[in-house]
Amino acid sequence: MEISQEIEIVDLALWIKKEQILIIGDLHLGYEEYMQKKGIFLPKFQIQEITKRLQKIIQKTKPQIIIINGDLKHEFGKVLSQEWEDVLQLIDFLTKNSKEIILIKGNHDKILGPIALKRNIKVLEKYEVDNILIVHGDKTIPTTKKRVVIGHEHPAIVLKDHGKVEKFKCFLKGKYKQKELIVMPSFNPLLEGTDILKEKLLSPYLKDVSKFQVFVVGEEIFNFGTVRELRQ
Ligand SMILES: [Mn+2]
Repeated sequence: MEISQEIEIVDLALWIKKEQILIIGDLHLGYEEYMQKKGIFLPKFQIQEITKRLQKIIQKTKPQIIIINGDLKHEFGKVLSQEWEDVLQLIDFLTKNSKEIILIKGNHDKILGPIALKRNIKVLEKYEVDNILIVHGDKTIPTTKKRVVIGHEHPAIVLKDHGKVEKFKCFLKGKYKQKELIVMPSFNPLLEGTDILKEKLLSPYLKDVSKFQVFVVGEEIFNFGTVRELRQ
């Protein structure tokens, strides 16, 4: 589904047709290990699931460039070798499937340098293409571009259907100052996200989202109207 002119939602990714750029965000690899240290045990399946899901998206789009819009890794610091392997495995998979990979720095990506060096990929604060700025969204960045794509927020929405309550990841589209703002969900299956109807929002790009349009990611993409309509 087209969310903005020439920008399409493909599952949990954004696809800029004209430039053949695929954007994914907030992978938070190593999240299980992080939770494990806190005493919460999660099955270790995210890398397989992420790769499988990405494969389908890549088959559909065949991108030239893949942009990871921040928070590739959940926690750096004393990184276990297994976690490094996951990160490198994912990067190798993406390298095989595109001409160029760009990592945009997120607030969790403190030491991406060694990975970038090891695999010869670019790490940037932001990426600009056509009239679009792509940035993680933990801080605002000045731009002359008319459209801004961010991650960081992990937007999701809780829907009730016949007494069943389920959380769905979603995209948001609204305004930031005079610009169009698109917010992407997290690509990590373990991170369901922030309920945008109830929870406090994180990104300085987001103040009042009541006029934002909600695009729910299910089997297909569904346009659910505005946040305000959903609150009623
Ligand atoms: Mn973040």
